[in-house]
Amino acid sequence: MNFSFGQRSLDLSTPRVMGILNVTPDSFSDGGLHNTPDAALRYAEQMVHDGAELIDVGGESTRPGAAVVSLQEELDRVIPVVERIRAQLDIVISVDTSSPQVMTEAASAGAGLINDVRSLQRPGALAAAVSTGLPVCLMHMQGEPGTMQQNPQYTDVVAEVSAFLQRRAAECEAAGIRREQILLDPGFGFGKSLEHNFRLLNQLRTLTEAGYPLLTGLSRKRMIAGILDDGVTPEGRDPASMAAAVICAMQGAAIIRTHNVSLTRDALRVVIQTLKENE
Ligand code: 9MG
Repeated sequence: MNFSFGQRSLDLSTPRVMGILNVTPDSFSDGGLHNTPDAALRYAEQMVHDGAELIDVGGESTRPGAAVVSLQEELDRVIPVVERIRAQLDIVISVDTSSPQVMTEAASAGAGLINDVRSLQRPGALAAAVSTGLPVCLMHMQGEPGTMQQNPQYTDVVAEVSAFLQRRAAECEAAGIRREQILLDPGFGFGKSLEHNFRLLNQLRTLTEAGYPLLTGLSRKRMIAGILDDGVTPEGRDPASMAAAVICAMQGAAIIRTHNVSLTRDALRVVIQTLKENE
């Protein structure tokens, strides 16, 4: 199943690795490490070497309590990095943003995917995404990043996340994004308790039934730390994050968003080899 990301395409019938490139001073795992275009490019090169086929560039942290970033600041962080990577690497560049202006400028700079944790619901975002012609990742989130973890409530988290994603996909299609340009994402950790997250992980395959490829991101998240020993470092969460990535890929996830690209690549090799037995 070939999925087109602007000038590049990937066969999503086997799971692919998306490396995380935060160009923010305050992300929980790698804040401040890659905030010049040169440093970001070097890290992107390393991730490509390690097996990433997509790089997700984000200029605003979505962790609870993160600082609000002005539009100009987000543009200044993200656009030079997209340009620099585009000039040097043959890779799908995803831009993690909810801002219409960032979507538009990132598309001109060479991005191949819009990854919006707010599912294009900010004023002007859907129209901007449509006019770029790029594919989009629509993610489920209950609430807003600042407060989403305070008391998330669902009657049936899997049914509600699934219904939201399908409704949003239909709205995006009605606005002009083609069905073949849509990825869906349950939004692990975005307005969900530990129990909600693990119920979604347990029943992830249900979300593939709508027919859209799934992107999942659990890497180093609080749902992983929450079942490990106290005080585990972000890197110390990687082995458990790999277990979660394998559970996602075995249930049909097409793209795994991760901090540790080489470990994820190896874990997915096990999945790919195992799934070959079904062919
Ligand atoms: C930006 N971002 C942080 N976590 C994410 C996740 O789980 N999925 C997607 N699509 N984006 C994410």
